[in-house]
Amino acid sequence: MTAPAGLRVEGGTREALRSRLHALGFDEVRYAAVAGGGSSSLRRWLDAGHQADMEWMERTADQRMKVDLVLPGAQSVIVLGVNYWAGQAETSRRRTENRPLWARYALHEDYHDTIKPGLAAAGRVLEEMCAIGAADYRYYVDTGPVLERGWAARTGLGFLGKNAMLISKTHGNWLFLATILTRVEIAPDDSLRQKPLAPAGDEPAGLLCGKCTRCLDACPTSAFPRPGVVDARRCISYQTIENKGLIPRELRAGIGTRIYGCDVCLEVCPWNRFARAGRRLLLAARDDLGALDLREILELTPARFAETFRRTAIKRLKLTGLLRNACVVAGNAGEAGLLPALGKLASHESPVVRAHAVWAVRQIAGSSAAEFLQSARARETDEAVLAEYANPSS
Ligand code: B12
Ligand code: SF4
Ligand code: SF4
Repeated sequence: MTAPAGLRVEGGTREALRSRLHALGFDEVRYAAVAGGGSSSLRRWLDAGHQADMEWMERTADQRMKVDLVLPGAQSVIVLGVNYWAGQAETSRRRTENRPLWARYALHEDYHDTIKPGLAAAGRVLEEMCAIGAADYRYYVDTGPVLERGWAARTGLGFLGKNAMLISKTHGNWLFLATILTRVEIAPDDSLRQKPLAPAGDEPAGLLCGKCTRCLDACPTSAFPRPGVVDARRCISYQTIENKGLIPRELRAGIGTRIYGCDVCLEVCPWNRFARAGRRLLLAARDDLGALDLREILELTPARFAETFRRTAIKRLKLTGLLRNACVVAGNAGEAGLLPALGKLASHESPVVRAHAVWAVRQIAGSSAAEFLQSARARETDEAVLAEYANPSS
């Protein structure tokens, strides 16, 4: 089924649609026209290899650059924002407690799962108000082949910062983005860019950053080859979430106590001072995760992992990924009290965990590590783990 020819949503109907989607829990509801919304910078990013081993970015690149390939006949993109800022209390807790740091977004039930029912409800509102069928729109949050930040910037919801984030004047850096592509023509909101809009192409990065470079300077692993562009290979978020293998040795120190994801380039941004705590109607807080201490994590069993991280995004990392990250955090924390737990992990069934446990023990125990790891080393046959034992620099 296709949308009735010539249907254009504007004026009062357009605002009524916005109010109804806002009432469903979306903190921002903005509209962009598909016409003139191409992108070329994704191709440059891929050609430079910045996607690391996220081959799905390459595989879906054409769709990401051209909405028509995702929904033929699409006329508009509805961009939705969900504020996940938990407020100042969470910031104070983070500063005072000596615990592993989780990206703020991860301290919720998996947002993909909690936002999707809101998107399904939004679709039903569209069907009712615009007299269309389910085939006339498609919705996505994060995992769809859509350049969510580019479209959000195009609607004027915010601007693309030098940290590559979509930054909102009212929510700072703390917005999840979702999109609905539809065949309905909705009168677009304006971009923040000087009008008239160029007919095609990308929104500029850093439009409202001025001379500020805080995010670029603060990145612990120098992941910005230039303002507005992240090289995932060097990004802690990629290394601790997407990478399933070994974390490059030269990046481990920069990870510090970040056990899952990274918010450094978001946290330092002065635009956050305007952010208010979100309504979080489409989110479910999991503050208990932030209270886990490092030893508890290093000693997780498969059953305890499944129970603790059920319904969170972290379950996709699996226990081995989390133990790997915890070993890096432990090596950086340097606490001798963690050695017994790390010693056990040096004999873990996963070579990835073993390699990082060996690294952590060597960071903490220095010259006594060889003795401490003697029996684990005698049994070791995996080349990558043996390389960790042999590495002179750790
Ligand atoms: C791959 C990915 C990653 C990778 C690569 C990050 C990157 N900078 O590209 C990794 C794993 C490193 C990552 C990390 C994070 N991510 Co991420 N990630 C994505 C994903 C799936 C695709 C991003 C992408 O296409 N990157 C390629 C680059 C070239 O594209 P881009 O960043 O969108 O920007 C370009 C285009 O938008 C284009 N463009 C400009 N103007 C226009 C105009 C139009 C009309 C169009 C079409 C395009 C366009 O030019 C821009 C610059 O080159 C999106 C979800 C999605 N479907 O979009 C989430 C997403 C970008 N991530 C998100 C988050 C929250 C994070 C983290 C904060 C998580 C964390 N705490 O650890 C970090 C932040 C790192 C950072 N500073 O970017 C949010 C960002 C929300 C926001 N307010 O910006 C998103 C949108 C997920 C979501 N649904 O909320 N992420
Ligand atoms: S998320 Fe962290 S590692 Fe990645 S670019 Fe931002 S500050 Fe750097
Ligand atoms: S920290 Fe400064 S340079 Fe970076 S995005 Fe925010 S305003 Fe822009």
